[in-house]
Amino acid sequence: MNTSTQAMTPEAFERALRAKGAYYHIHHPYHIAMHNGQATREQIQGWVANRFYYQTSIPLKDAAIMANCPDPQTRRKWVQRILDHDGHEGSEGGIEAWLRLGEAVGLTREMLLSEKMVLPGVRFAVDAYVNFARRAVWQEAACSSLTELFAPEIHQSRLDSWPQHYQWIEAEGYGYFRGRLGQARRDVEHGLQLALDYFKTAEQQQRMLSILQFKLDILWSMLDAMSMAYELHRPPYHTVTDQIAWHHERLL
Ligand code: AHQ
Repeated sequence: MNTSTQAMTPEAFERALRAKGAYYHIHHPYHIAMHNGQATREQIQGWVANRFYYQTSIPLKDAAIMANCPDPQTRRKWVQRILDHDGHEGSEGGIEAWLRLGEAVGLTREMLLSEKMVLPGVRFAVDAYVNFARRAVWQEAACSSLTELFAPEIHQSRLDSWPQHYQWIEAEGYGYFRGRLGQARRDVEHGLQLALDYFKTAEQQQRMLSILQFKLDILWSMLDAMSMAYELHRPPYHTVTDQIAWHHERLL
């Protein structure tokens, strides 16, 4: 029985964190359409180009956490996340793999790198994540990555469904998702331990659940912005121009 003043046991707290999976973006209509083979080429391309902004922001988020973390043992582990994305001796890294996914769906590296297709709603949601990491206590910022509790399932679901639904996507583009299966699991092992060690009181545990919901909201809102643009055909300023008019520079 968990009264609002009594802290949950670590097991109950972990169950409460995992229960948040009900709100994961695997349940978003945009993701469901992509999974079911109902997404158009433009909707897949839009998703890849917009998610590239999320991917390239992750190392900035993780570097912000490291900058706020005084513990060398934690930093030794956390730095791996930056290397996973930026690459290191012997591995090209996730950002390079995402650029390959971009080419596999018919976009160019230049188009992804220009960030011209990054919708304002996606940019604002991702920037909220990076700015949270810059200013929150490092344990709260670190544990906001725990949406990765649910990430292996979503990466696997793409590997299971996209190749059969989207014959036009070149197979080497799927390398990113395969790489994340193991990386996400290793991230979660560390992130979950941090959460169980740090969030001890009932108030702290409720705050962590809110932080996780904040991150779930970020992921959901990104797909909402893509739905407006690529499903409802109402990208920003569509009543004014059929050109890309929104800003695409990193201002924050
Ligand atoms: O490709 C993803 C990734 O590199 C990360 C890092 C991690 C974080 O630090 O917040 N979260 C995350 C996620 C990635 N992919 C998302 C997807 O749906 O493909 C899932 C996302 C996450 O669950 O946070």
